[in-house]
Amino acid sequence: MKIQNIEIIIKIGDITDENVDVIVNAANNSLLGGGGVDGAIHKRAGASVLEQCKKHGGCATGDAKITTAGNLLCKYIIHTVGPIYGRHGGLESLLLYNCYINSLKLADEYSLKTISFSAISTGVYGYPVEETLPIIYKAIKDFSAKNNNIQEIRFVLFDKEKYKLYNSYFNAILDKN
Ligand code: AR6
Repeated sequence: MKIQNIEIIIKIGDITDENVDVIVNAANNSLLGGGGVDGAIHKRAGASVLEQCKKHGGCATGDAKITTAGNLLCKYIIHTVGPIYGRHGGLESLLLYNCYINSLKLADEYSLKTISFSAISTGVYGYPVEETLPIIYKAIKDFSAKNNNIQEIRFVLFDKEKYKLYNSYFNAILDKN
């Protein structure tokens, strides 16, 4: 499937195994690591990534910061901070949109071609996956009008349920367009 010239791939897997230019971490405002995908990434990437995160001095919700990838196969990690569902007075969807578009813009600025996203905010932060999908789609569509370098976007889902939801949403919406 494609959105403009960008290939969209949806897969089940562990994002720390991804051999792409950049993976996107679902971090928290401190950027100092945590549980979930953030914990898995820091554990395998190693201390050099934590050091770079410390130098960034945190990250606002919806923003994105980049580091190299330490021991991982990918070249870079983009750390973005998703909204906590129901905790931002109705701004949750905008903040999640910002996570995706800011991550894509940052990857593009670094001339990166392939990017793998985790399902930001859909774990501990409680955002229902179904509600995230139109937001993700809009961010990619808006970004694609200004894209220079990104050729492939992957969504790496940890479980079959989320994988199925992504697949049916993107198949349906991309068929219509
Ligand atoms: N590869 C791919 N996806 C994963 C992996 C993995 N190795 N591990 C978990 N997931 P979460 P959030 C999925 O909770 O909701 C952290 O403590 C998981 O199944 O990691 O944005 C941070 O430090 C879910 O679908 O991120 C923050 O404090 C998705 O990744 C907070 O959690 C995101 O779940 C951020 O919460």
